[in-house]
Amino acid sequence: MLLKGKKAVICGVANNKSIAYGIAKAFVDHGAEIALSWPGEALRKRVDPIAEELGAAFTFPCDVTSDQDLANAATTVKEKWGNFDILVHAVAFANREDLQGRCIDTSREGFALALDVSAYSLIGLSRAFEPLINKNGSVMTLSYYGAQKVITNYNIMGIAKAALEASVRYLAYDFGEKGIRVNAISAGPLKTLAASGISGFGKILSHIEHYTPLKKNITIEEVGNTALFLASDLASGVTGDVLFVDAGFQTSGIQIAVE
Ligand code: NAD
Ligand code: 0WE
Repeated sequence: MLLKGKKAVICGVANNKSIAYGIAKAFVDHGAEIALSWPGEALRKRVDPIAEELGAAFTFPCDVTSDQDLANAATTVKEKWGNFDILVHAVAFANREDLQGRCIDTSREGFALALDVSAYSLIGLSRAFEPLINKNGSVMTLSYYGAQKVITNYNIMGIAKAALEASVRYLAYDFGEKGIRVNAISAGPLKTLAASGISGFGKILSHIEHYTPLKKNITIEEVGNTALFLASDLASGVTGDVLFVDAGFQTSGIQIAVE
């Protein structure tokens, strides 16, 4: 029971395949109280039943592209809880046309949208909730290896994740004096809603099975367990960092079969 008495606000559950679901489940299993957000009425229909299943305290609207939603979300959480301990950001979006072909073809609008939803939103959410986050609190977000190296078709999302990982370091500095930690989990590929319809995703999953030390793809449970560590006091010395939950892929160079 690593999170007994702790309260967590979790943004980014869409269904029970979501990384945020794996994180929420791990938190609840370790005694945390949770609150879940949804970006619009269409997603509310999916999130509310999950909130019920997990015994969430409440759900609330939060489209991260809206300053009004961010402010209202903070008001709602303040009314319901007063304060909380853990903020999970598991939100990303780019136009589908920008996740294929050449990155050079990304429009100004496509760039702005991807960076707004996928990177700025961590800063916006952090600022909106700052007065409510307790000392020894933990803020975390989800990244991907495409932030650091080129992954075919990841394109503008790689640029957004690079901005997100840099934001983690600067936010860690801002929050440091309050004893609040900020980190990213860089997860290996997972078959979530955000991965559906990505051309070549199956090839990416099979590449990982062949070319990682662990010879397997990771699960949302494994991401949940690392999130649990980051949320807990076990990680009291860890901030501004990117932790890889990727079966070791990030550590691998060239691998050649030996006879
Ligand atoms: P998902 O589709 O389950 O979750 C993405 C979430 O983003 C959804 O809940 C969606 O409602 C939310 N969202 C999109 N636009 C929003 C907006 N304007 N306001 C509020 N919420 C919005 O997919 P996922 O794979 O669980 O993605 C969660 C995070 O994990 C993302 O940051 C993603 O980049 C990251 N990630 C995913 C993988 C993967 O392979 N699936 C790997 C590494 C990192
Ligand atoms: O971060 C992600 C996915 C983010 C994402 C996915 C979509 C699909 C639907 C953002 N925006 C959208 N917009 C849509 O319209 N991942 C880490 C998963 C992912 O996405 C890829 C990958 C991997 C891995 C895209 C291309 C190549 C690899």
